[in-house]
Amino acid sequence: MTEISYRIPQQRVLRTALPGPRSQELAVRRKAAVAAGVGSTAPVYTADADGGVIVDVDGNALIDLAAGIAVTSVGASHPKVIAAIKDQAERFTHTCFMVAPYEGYIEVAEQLAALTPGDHEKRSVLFNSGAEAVENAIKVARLATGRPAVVAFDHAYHGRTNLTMALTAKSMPYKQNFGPFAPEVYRMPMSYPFRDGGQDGASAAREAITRIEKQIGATSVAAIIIEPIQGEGGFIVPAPGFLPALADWARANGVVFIADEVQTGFARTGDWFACAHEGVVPDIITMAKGIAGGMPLSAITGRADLLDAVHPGGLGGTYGGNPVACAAALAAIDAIREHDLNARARRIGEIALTRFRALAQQVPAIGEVRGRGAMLALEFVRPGGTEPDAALTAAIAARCLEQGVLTLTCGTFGNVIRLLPPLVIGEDLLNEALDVLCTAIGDLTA
Ligand code: PLZ
Repeated sequence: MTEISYRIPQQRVLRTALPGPRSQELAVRRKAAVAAGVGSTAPVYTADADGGVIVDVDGNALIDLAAGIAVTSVGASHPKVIAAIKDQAERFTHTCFMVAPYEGYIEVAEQLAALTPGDHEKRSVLFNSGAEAVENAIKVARLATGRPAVVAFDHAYHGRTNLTMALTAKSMPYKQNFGPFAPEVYRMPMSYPFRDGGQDGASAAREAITRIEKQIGATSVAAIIIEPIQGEGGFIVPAPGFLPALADWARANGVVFIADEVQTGFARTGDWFACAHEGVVPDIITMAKGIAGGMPLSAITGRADLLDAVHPGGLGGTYGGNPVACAAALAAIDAIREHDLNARARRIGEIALTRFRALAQQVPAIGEVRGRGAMLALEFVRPGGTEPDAALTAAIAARCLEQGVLTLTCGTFGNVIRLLPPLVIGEDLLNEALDVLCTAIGDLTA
């Protein structure tokens, strides 16, 4: 593990109340030019970002516990990533891999074959966004199996395009009034220990499998798609045994098991991929976010027989596997190895979970503390039960932001604070952010 050096000071600085005057000016321009349907968590506008810090246009420096939704795991301006982008951009920014192919795409595919679970023969395709990767994983599964149905789960998030909206569980804000949705998507119950009475993984899986068999019929199912730890749905960690039982059933029934690791992948949970934690080997993995140090790139990697079943020309897209994004991905993967960010993710988890568990002893509104590695969550409830408390959650996040700590909320019930810090964040800065968060929780629940 090498030491990490930062380009900008790793300090929280509050020069103005947030948002400051320059951010307020930008907010006015934004309102007149940007569609209202696009939201932003922070009211401030970014001027610079590095390591665990985002500097805004008024010179305030926020501690970043969001990493652009689990994207900038190596930081928002890692020197290796910057150098790779510059070098590639000076040679060519685009030729289209479907027109005049290049080595970077192949190198990324080689890396993905090596990094993803399983030592079977694999193939990859590169795209631009997580949703696009998910769409293509489903296309491959349907073509290869000749079957129509796709199984997704309660609390799932898979994207905002038409098919991925159908796969996503939560209506508001993702789906409401955006239908009709793609057909042949079936939703099954998820293992959610805090809300299913602590049902064990095997029996939760049996329940889902029975429903699949009775309501769809195994021979109609092309794929099961699942996030090994659900992201937007609430950082839900299924009970041990749930994922392996689903994967085993899929294998026995000719169903393609797709792990959506768009949020969990690339060292976020302390392993290259979260499904490795239980030794699950997916047939296809979808990846994006942390793959390329902030550049838009996504991928599917899976069994060669499945991916090679598709006719030539059946998969692609103008920008998929853009050469600058591929160069950034190779540099980001190199940086993850260099700094052993898997170990850092585990360390972040130890630090935060220890503090959260101690706090939960004193704060009955903390219903559950959960997560793995640097994918961490606090679920807030009305004391004494499991009734979600979204208002408290929003108030805590707002208090943190006022104090210069950027967190995200999530969950079907909007009652989860999640932490996704850049994995390169320093321990002192992390602890300072946790001080702010724990104080906010204490104050707002006193
Ligand atoms: N699959 C598991 O987490 C993206 C979306 C935020 P895209 N999650 C953040 C928002 O409100 O849009 C995500 C994910 C999982 C797929 C996706 C989709 O990835 O790159 O946003 O398309």
